[in-house]
Amino acid sequence: MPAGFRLLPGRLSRQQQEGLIDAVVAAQATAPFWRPSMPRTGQPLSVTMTNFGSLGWVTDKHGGYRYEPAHPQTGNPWPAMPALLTDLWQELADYPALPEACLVNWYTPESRMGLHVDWDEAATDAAVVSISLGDKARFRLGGPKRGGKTASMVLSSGDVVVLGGEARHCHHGIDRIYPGTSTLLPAEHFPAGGRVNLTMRRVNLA
Ligand SMILES: O=C(O)CCC(=O)C(=O)O
Ligand SMILES: [Mn+2]
Repeated sequence: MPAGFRLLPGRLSRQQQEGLIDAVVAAQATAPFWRPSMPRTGQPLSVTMTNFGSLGWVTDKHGGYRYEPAHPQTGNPWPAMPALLTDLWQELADYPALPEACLVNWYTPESRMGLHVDWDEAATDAAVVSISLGDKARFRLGGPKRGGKTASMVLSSGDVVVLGGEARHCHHGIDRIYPGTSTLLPAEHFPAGGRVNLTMRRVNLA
């Protein structure tokens, strides 16, 4: 494993996980999940997204990958980050400023995320802190170069991953979701079930 990679299995209690899902559901009123598209091709991603924080990560055909202060469809500011998230950041990120952004990814059973490096942030000196909620998923971690050796691991609801140091520059992605492996996501709000991932990032240099 690259230096700066940490997996904290079961870091969040069931109650904490439920609190975060409640916050994601509440966010739907002003910042509903939407399906972003890839730069240039306009091909839709297989995950739908929303954000918490003063900045949110977005992508579309014409503007590409970037951070924006408002939801691309409603124009509303993103809802505030729940305190549990900023507390967790302060505990784990070892960085002198709070994250501006928490990307929320909803993976349905057929969703995946290809290997990529998070590099739309100026503050790559800050770790990325990522929370898994709902169904298990196979997470893949490679090196800084595309096409290198990779390793995979299963992430479960309540697990927290920290990509700091060298790992901050490493490729990672989600190969697949294991449907029906968690009871966390309420069917009324997540009819297709699946997995929700929360990824906190510092965008601007502190
Ligand atoms: O879903 C995950 O665990 C990883 C998400 C991710 O890498 C991202 O949103 O950039
Ligand atoms: Mn990523």
